Amino acid sequence: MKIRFFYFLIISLFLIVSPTQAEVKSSENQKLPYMPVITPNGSTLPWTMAEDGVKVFHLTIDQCKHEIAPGMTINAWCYNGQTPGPTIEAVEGDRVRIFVTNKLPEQSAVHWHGVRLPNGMDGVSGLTQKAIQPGETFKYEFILKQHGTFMYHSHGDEMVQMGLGTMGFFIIHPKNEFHKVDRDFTIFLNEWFVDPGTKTPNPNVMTDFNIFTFNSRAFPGTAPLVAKTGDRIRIRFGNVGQESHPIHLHGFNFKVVATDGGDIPESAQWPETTVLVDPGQTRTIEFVADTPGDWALHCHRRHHPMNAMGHEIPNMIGVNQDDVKDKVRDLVPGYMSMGETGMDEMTQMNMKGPENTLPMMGGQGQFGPVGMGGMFTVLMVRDNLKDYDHPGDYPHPKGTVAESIEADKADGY
Ligand SMILES: [Cu+2]
Repeated sequence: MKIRFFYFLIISLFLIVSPTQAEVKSSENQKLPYMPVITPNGSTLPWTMAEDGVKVFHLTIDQCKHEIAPGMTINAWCYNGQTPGPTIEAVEGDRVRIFVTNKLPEQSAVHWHGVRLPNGMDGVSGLTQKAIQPGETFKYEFILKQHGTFMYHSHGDEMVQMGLGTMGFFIIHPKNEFHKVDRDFTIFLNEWFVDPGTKTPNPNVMTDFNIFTFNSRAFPGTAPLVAKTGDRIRIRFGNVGQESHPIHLHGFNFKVVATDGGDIPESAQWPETTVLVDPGQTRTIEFVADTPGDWALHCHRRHHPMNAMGHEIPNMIGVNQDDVKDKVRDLVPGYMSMGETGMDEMTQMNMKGPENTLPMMGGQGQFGPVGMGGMFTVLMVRDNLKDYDHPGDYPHPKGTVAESIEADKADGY
């Protein structure tokens, strides 16, 4: 009798502590052994742990509607309805199984850029695998042998598929985190050509792009990066586009600590304020956000922090056009000439362009319109933050803002 009770107790205890079918390990209910990255305006791909200890991910490549910024939505090609696709996160040593379903009207394949894996998992249609036909699902499976910032993207009809948005980050965290940061951001750089008034990016365009994006969003549609004063910040940039982008950060100097080829030894890092990210590269920067404020982060190519401009307009700077404008408007409805005193007046005019087109520059700062668009966002650093929600305008300490003074005072001190 006593022995029977003992067995009953053991079996009951086993039933209580053993996981039920519903309690599958997943990225949702697991305490993660790493600090997840933040994909501004984007998301992270959830995973589940299969019984054989493999991390399982699902990607579907499909057409989607994507908002570049309020007022402009495009017909994009996406992973899981998003461009960039959701960020894949895993840990060095993980075995990953990634199911890819193709819902595009044409074949595709996914390449895991920078990831060291068996040749047949490399995702080059025709060369290393059969292409994934419309309606088919393929399984990719490999062990992660390294850590760092990598990417995934279509391989096959790249001009169209990547030109319409099929790209995403693949972050592999180190098995033993050797230096921690407080904020870890990922930003995909891309450029598009969307004829003003239309919705589908034209992938045939080779050089003269008109929409420039961080995570497929143009300012003022870009989410700010929020940090506490003293936070150590990591920003990972990726580019599989057609253009190189020199990304500049105001207010700080940083070090480029890694590429998609691996970590850069500390002795080989040097201070920078701009990092050039070429097509087919990732670049990871780190710095300590020790100065509070609203700090611009933008591409330094002059046309890239701008939106939807026509590039063929005549140069009218310094030319008085008052008599001409109305006459041209009779011939070309909605005609907009280049500004006589420069283009900055565009930020004030709020002129109505063709439908589904962003103004060249937009966004409102606490001192007025921000003469920027495109690849532009703000690093918001604040003392005493309770959370990382949008903290509102920076409260400048008295006497620390450049201001207008009377001309005669400019001669003195
Ligand atoms: Cu750029």
